[in-house]
Amino acid sequence: MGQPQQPEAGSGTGMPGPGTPGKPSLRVGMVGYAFMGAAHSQGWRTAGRVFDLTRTPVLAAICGRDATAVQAAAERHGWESAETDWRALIARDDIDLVDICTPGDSHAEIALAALAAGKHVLCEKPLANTVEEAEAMTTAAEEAYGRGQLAMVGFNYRRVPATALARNMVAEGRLGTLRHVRVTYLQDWLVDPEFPLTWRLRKELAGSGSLGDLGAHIIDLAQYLAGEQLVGVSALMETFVKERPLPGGPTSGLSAVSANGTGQVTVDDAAVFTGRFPSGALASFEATRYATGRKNALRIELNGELGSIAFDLERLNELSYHDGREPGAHAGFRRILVTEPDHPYLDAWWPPGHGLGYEHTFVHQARDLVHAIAEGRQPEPSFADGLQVQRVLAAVEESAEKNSVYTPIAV
Ligand code: SOE
Repeated sequence: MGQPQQPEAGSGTGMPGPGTPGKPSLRVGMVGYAFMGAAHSQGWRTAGRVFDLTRTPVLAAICGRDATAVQAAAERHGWESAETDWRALIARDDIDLVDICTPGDSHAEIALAALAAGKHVLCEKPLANTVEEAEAMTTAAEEAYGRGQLAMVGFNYRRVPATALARNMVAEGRLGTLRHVRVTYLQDWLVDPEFPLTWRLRKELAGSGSLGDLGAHIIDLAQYLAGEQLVGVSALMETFVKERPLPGGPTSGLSAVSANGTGQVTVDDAAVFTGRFPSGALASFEATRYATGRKNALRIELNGELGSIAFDLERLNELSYHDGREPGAHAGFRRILVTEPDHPYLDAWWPPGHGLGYEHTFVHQARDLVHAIAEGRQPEPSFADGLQVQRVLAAVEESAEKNSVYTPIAV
């Protein structure tokens, strides 16, 4: 990839940002205003107030199809204006960056159009619904990089201070040769069979179920922390509840509506798989929405020749570390409270011990992307990283279809 140039003034860039006299702004247009839209709004709104950024994010426009709902979202989350057509948003000269927070079926179309229109792009995970879409997006992002535009995928769990610290500790060699990566992402919001058939349960909209939604996060996090990429997987997947009530009743527009007013669940409810890293380390993964009592339990443990690290999203200000070189008599896992100013991201936040939460990952994501744009360097995770995760997802599905046959990851 060529060296990106600084974004040119004229397309809305280079203007002083409101509230930060003298600093150029980065005018954001966001598509989508549900859960992820709210989370990203929080990130854009806060990043420039907490971190010393060379460009100030401005919440320029939010976009959604329902005019009343999107206007309400604009007011609630602090956006300057609202649009009801993403094409109109992308056509605007005063938008520098398009942030895609829609279901996966529209990621590719919006990202390709935004890149073609000269915008930087942030796209929610998983990058796309298929490998083919992700390939097209990656090619377009690499071409756009040569024109000074940057594109990033929103794997926000890389931006928890404790996971960023874990990455640094693995990279410093504190674990030595890696043997095991054990990772689970457990939720329980589908346990009730009467929970309606929302978009996340329809393949044509979501691409896959727990696999793409939760599995994509843990594949990315495992590879990021390990510092290497999976070469093959063996998988099992299951859809436990195959039909669910329609959210809008029998008239919801779905093709697969049965006589009793339910619709077919066309994605997986759970995915369990093992994987191999090129170093020889073995990995295990579990992604489910049926782990009764588990709300957002992402846990990862890495065991190496010299030590181990463990992280639990439900205790996200902590990292467990065992140094295997300590004398056995007093060795053991110890808790690092990741709230010190010399921990990742924390020099800008509260005094030690005061702690951060889920929403701060989106503030850090916005901060990292703004820094990358200001410096004209490729942010991580790139679209190429998102494509590689998409290939792992595809290999998991292929393996599960063949009843867990070991399936190499395409490169
Ligand atoms: C699913 O329940 C979900 O909202 C994911 O889509 C998000 O990516 C994850 O951060 C929380 O859970």
